[in-house]
Amino acid sequence: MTNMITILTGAGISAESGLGTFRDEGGLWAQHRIEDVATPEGFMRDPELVHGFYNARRAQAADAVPNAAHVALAKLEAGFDGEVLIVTQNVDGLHEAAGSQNVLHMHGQLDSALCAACERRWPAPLVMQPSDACPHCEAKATRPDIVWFGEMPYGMHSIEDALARTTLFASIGTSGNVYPAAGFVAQARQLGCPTIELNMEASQGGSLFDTRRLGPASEVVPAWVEELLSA
Ligand code: BV8
Repeated sequence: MTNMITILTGAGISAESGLGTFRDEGGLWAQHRIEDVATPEGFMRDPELVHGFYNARRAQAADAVPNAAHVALAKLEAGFDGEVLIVTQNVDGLHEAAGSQNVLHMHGQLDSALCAACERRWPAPLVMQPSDACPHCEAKATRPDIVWFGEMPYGMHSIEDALARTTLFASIGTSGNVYPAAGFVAQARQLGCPTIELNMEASQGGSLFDTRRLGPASEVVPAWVEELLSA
């Protein structure tokens, strides 16, 4: 069995790059109701509000730079004797900007736009608005290419396949509140795969991890990667 590390990342890995998390003090869900900005119903009700929410985050993400944790994971992918897959809940592009290539955005991406009519995608402009027409079918049905609550996350078959093959499962910077991502650690455990959590504090499913490294991602992730690469 070839070595494979599957790494789930959440908003906490991008926090030190200046991008807000959701459930920390003053986080995104303290500023907006999830029902209003991260559900299909909210988008139907007020597309202007939802585009505004994602336009602001797209602009912020465009100015953000990868931090030492993103860089360390790219170094792991380049130097590890086996496969490294990052399954990220994040919609920013910081893993790719740091050099990671094997990245799966299960909740979508800010820099991608989707047509709800013809389901084609294209690079998102910095500012999207309800009056935009799809460049392919011209329908005024464009939306952020984001997985909202109640919608099926992307790449679930690939993720299930990865979890079945993985020899180490790591979770970095996520509170373990949102499913199905929060259930991956239980799946890995059932398959007898060692699990580790690297986070500022123990997450919801924290007790399910074999080991835990608590602290800022920019410190605990590079140290963990150094250990893996020198093992
Ligand atoms: C699905 C959009 C099924 C992108 C997001 C009732 C009705 C409907 C659904 C449900 C329901 N009950 C349960 C569900 C399922 C639901 C769910 O889980 N709800 C929860 C709230 C109970 N899930 C879904 O709806 C999912 N879809 O189930 O579909 C289905 C089946 C068949 C057919 C169709 C559908 C879809 C979930 C995706 C929703 N979209 N966001 C965006 O706007 O960004 S979720 C949102 O939360 C983000 O994607 C985010 O990534 C995700 C998780 O949050 P975290 O990343 O963990 O961030 P958080 O702030 O919570 O935590 C940060 C952590 O970092 C903390 O632990 C903190 O300590 C740590 N930290 C902070 N700073 C640092 C740090 N760590 C290290 N260093 C630091 N410096």
